[in-house]
Amino acid sequence: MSSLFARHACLPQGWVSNVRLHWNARGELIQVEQHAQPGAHEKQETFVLPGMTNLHSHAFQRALAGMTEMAGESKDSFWTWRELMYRYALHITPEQIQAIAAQLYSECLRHGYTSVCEFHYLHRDINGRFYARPAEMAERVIAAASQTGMGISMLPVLYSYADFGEQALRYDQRRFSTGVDEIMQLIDALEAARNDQVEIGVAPHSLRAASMAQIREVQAALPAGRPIHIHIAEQQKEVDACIAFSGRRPVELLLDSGLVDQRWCLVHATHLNKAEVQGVAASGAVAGICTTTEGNLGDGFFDLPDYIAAGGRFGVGSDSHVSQSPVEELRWLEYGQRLRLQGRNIASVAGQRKVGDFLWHAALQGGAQASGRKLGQLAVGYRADMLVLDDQHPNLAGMRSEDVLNTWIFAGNDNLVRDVYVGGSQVVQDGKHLQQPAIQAAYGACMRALRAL
Ligand code: NGQ
Ligand code: ZN
Repeated sequence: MSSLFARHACLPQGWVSNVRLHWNARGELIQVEQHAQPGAHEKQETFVLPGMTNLHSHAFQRALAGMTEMAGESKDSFWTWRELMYRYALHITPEQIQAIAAQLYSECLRHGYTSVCEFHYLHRDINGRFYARPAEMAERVIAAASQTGMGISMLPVLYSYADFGEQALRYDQRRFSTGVDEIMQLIDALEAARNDQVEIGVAPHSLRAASMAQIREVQAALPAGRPIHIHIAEQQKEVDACIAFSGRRPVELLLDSGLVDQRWCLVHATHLNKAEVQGVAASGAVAGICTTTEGNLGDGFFDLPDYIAAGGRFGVGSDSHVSQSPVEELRWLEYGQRLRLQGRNIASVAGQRKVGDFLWHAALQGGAQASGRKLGQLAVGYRADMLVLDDQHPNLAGMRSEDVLNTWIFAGNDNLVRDVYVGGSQVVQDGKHLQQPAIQAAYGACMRALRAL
């Protein structure tokens, strides 16, 4: 199969009726024909839209979703959560990270993500030594992506220090430890994995874990056009520590370096002052908002209205994977702002007043840019990453296409994604991933072993 007839296709300009989508053997769209007639034997679907990029993932953290929701003796925070997360991170083997990532990616695909940016820092073995193949853990995650059909931008993480001022890593951070040369060697080792479904970029973990000099060096060494992601200003404590260290706020410090451009994705960017909001928007970088994890960890609210007004680009990610649904990320992105501002319909602009449509299209574009791949629109030259919604679901019965995104994003909890194609290959049918039984069995075995520890 290399074409699909859509009664309604969500194109960059909005919904268009009677569209034939035609792709080549490499999974790239070669024709998007409007005013088309369905062919005699052609597959016909009602609502077809581009799949979403999940622009921020730590795949292994899927294994601890739900396991960190018990109050400790003293006040819990992002930092106490991180202690628990580190404990899990210490045990995971290469086989296990593959099983966890495959389960995660199959779930993400079922909910409408067709590509992921993997912020990968579990590099070394349990004793803090590199594996015989230093890129083994990253290769396992890429293997999980190809096993499930997920497109991936693998971002090996530069992780050298425990905090601002080049403080030595803690013992329980030993699996993450990398310097500039090591990270460039890892990236080199992964070059052979690049293909239509796989891109390789880099991610300095944060201004806490990488120095500005290192970041500069890595950016200069990275091939042109590759994505660069960083966690930034996710917690007030990080902002305070950055000011104490440098006299400047984290985003201010990063923008002043002159490094940030369209290749960059600033993940979280939660604690920004007005000038920083303007600065990030003007840089052309993407803000990577991870609403459900930010909510789970108590990070704070992104300043969405000011950022949108400044023309800022953004996308969404599921980060720690307490959710695997782009709908939930976008819904709570908007709801967080409504609660914060006591208003309604925040994420919109003069040219697009439908909140669901604005959010979906903005996150498609931002996610695509952050991935460094040709994604995010049903247009010639882009990947044939497509979602088919369940037109038999009561929520979509008799629905006009222009109301589909608002209904999908804001009404109910059923997953309306019925079928999913990535690079033209079908990976989800009738709401099930085609390899679901095998993936789930491997994940189950992995989790039984991890939970027995
Ligand atoms: C991470 N996660 O790298 O997994 C981070 C927390 C840190 C999120 N910010 C750890 N969600 O910042 O050191
Ligand atoms: Zn993260």
